[in-house]
Amino acid sequence: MNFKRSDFPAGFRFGAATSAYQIEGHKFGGAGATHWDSFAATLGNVVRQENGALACDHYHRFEADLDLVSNAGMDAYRFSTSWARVMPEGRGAVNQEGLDFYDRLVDAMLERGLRPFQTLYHWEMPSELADLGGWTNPDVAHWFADFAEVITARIGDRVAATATINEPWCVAYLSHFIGHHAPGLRDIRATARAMHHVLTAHGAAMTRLREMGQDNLGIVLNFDHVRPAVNTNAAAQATARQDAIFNRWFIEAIIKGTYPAEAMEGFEPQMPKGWQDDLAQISQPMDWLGVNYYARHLVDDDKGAPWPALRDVPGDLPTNSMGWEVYPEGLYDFLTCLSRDLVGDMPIFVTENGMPWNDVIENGAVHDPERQAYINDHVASIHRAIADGANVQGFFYWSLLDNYEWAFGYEKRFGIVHVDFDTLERLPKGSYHALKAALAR
Ligand code: IFM
Repeated sequence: MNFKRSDFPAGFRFGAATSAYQIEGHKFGGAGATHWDSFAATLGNVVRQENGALACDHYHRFEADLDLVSNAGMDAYRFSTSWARVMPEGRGAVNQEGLDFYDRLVDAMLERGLRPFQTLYHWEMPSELADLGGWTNPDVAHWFADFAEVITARIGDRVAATATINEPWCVAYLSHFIGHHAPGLRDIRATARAMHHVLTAHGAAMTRLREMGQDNLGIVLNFDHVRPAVNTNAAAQATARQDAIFNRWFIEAIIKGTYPAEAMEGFEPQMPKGWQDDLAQISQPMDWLGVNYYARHLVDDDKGAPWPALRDVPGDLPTNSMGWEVYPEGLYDFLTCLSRDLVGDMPIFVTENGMPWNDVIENGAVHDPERQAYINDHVASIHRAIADGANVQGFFYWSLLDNYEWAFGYEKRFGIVHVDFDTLERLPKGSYHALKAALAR
């Protein structure tokens, strides 16, 4: 790596991120069914119909996994707490085994000197609530606040920071408009409702946790560098629509209490009655913002298609194994623009950034120079953004382990630690060793 820990301000946190359904092994410990279980069981939704039943068996191996984090010299670990593990039907009965698991997990982080960065919801909606419409049902806000209260009552005294929801765009748009994630809908009315309710749930959880005296509360949003594929007005307008739906909708609602006009063009007729009344709670102050950033996308107008009439066009930059264009400058742009235009001095953490690659084990090792270059270049963007005034306080690599990459099953490897999905054996990759060396310097 070209950087070292001492290049960063004292107190800057380096860490790795994971999420519950992607690593724990959902079949263990009395967890309830989730919409990902049934989505994955339906032909055509997930590569090889794979699910998170076993995943990386982190449920039983978390001590060794946390050793990997602390042995790399990291300061923090970002994890999520599964709603269905804590409340198997989403409401009512609490699964003590689930609470005990997160209790042990947080203690194990603290024993290793790792700061626990918790995310309350990273995509596994309990099936009983999905049956009631999940994110399209306005009641999801208080269901979610109740779950937030239960898990916080147990581990809130020991977590360093709590994010309400991971990547609301994926929760709402990717899952209800594009249909690529559970529950696999393709319906604009469901989408508009989910786009709003994911934020009412964020607001309700914030209020509930504040009432409990909890601090360090935030949300994790994903941002994607978008640019017109061709030099036409139509492509420029399409890019503005994409930017509004993907990059601006959530952060502007939270910081300014407004939704962008370019997105409301399509969503307004489908919004739930009285949506305006929710904006005050949605835009209550936060303590920090999580930024997930991976790639650049080129956009064109999908002529004649219904709103939003967007078409992804392949670009000419190097791509990763997801086919995403690698563009580290985009991270610098978001960090500096978010600070300048929206969040000011509020601490920003880069809560996800990582590189999927077709890693292979050769002579007992994984050489991944492409991933090392990716980390180097994105960390350099963060360094530059801090020098230019952005209050960025941490970087979490996605992900600690190769894991369940949702609709791609176990096919895409993002980890700095290789996982053999037959034996579940862990093997730190070259990037793990390089990061460890950089953090030791
Ligand atoms: O694996 C996902 C994660 O769950 C959320 N952010 C993006 C990652 C890579 O696709």
